[in-house]
Amino acid sequence: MSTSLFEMEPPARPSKDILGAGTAVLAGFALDAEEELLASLKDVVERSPFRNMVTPGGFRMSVAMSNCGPLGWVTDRTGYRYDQIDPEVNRPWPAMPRAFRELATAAAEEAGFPNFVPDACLINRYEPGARLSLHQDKNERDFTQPIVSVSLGLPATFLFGGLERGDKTQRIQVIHGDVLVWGGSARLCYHGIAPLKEGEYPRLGRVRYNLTFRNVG
Ligand code: MD3
Ligand code: FE
Repeated sequence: MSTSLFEMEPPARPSKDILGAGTAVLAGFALDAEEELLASLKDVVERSPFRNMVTPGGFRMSVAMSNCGPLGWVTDRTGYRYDQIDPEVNRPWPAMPRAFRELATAAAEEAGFPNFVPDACLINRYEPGARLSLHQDKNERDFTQPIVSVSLGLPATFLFGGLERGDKTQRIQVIHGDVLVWGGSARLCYHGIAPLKEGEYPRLGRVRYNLTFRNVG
């Protein structure tokens, strides 16, 4: 039992609520499931390989993507959408692996969102130099549903802004095993990923993966 308030130390890395209501940084939350997550990731991308999609404006994205679960996020010259079919292979996206789904639900619950059932998992692959410019996630129907983001491999700098594109951004470092939950008033905030720094992660190589879980209805 602690004897005095003054003996209580802050955690080495903040674990919750640093970005405001409805958001949580769960440092290392994915580490216990690491082996299953990496094995499941391999299975998924064997069936729906990573590809660099094209934006409606005609730019090839530097981040390579795949999806699993009933719905997958896609972009092409006609716009952004969630689709049941992987347009590269003309088949439904691979099923969402149990380890993915269970981690997402547990992280959401930890952040105060019980009963989160993801129906979409976007898998982003960053190589050094790849970036995701500042954007809002607005293709989902229900903004009361949180978004769960799992970081694997090389570290990255997350840019977290406000409700307007020009708002000041905070920089948040995320490393292998970190899980971030975005909900509540943060759900429509601008965000992005700074260009990935050169590096090599044991077992995975020169790469960062991010799993983004959503309920898109
Ligand atoms: C903050 N991906 O795919 S999700 C994306 O690291 C995307 O690849 C990030 O942004 C990545 O759209 C991680 C992080 C995220 C998602 C939704 C948010 C952050 C958010 C909604 C509001 C505020
Ligand atoms: Fe996003």
